[in-house]
Amino acid sequence: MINRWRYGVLLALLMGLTAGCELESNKQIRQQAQKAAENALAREAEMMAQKHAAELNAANQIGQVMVAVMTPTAGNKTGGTVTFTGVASGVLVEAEISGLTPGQQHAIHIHQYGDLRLDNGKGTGGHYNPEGHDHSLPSNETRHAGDLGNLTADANGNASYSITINNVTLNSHHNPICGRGVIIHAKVDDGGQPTGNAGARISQGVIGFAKPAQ
Ligand SMILES: [Cu+2]
Repeated sequence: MINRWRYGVLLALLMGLTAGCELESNKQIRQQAQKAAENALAREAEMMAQKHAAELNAANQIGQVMVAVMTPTAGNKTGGTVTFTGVASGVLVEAEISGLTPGQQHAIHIHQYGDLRLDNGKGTGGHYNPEGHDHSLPSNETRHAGDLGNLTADANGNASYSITINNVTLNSHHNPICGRGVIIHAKVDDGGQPTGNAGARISQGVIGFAKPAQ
């Protein structure tokens, strides 16, 4: 809209200039204005193409599945799987986890890196936050892309958790999660800054392509 308005102003300027006796300096201004108008239109076309590509990619991920196999960090026993499935409204996250503290809530996040070489989970870096937001819980739309909230363990230390998120994609332009880390923490994510006061990293995994169901 702004680009069109700008184009209109430039066009009016051009017409004004060509109406009178054209000085050399006016010719230069006219050429500059023409160039600026062309650039503005090219930028607008590029933005529209990018938006279209992002929409196509988001649609193409429907039915695609990724998985993180969670393994305990040193001194812990928490493990299981977290699957990520492309659905019409975004990405469905489903966690099946065991070895948690019975009756307690545990933070679950997507972290920046899929690097499991450290046995304390810290190779995965900080929360995945490509948009530079403050940390929060999923009830708040503005948050880290990796803020998945909390698991709640039953009396046996098992948790099933599911949430659909629309601030990431599996493997396309908009905040792709493929190859990144998943961390489960010792404590609850209370939504506080900078990362929810969730304590130690008790289980880690990396998000990869899942073998299609047979
Ligand atoms: Cu975390």
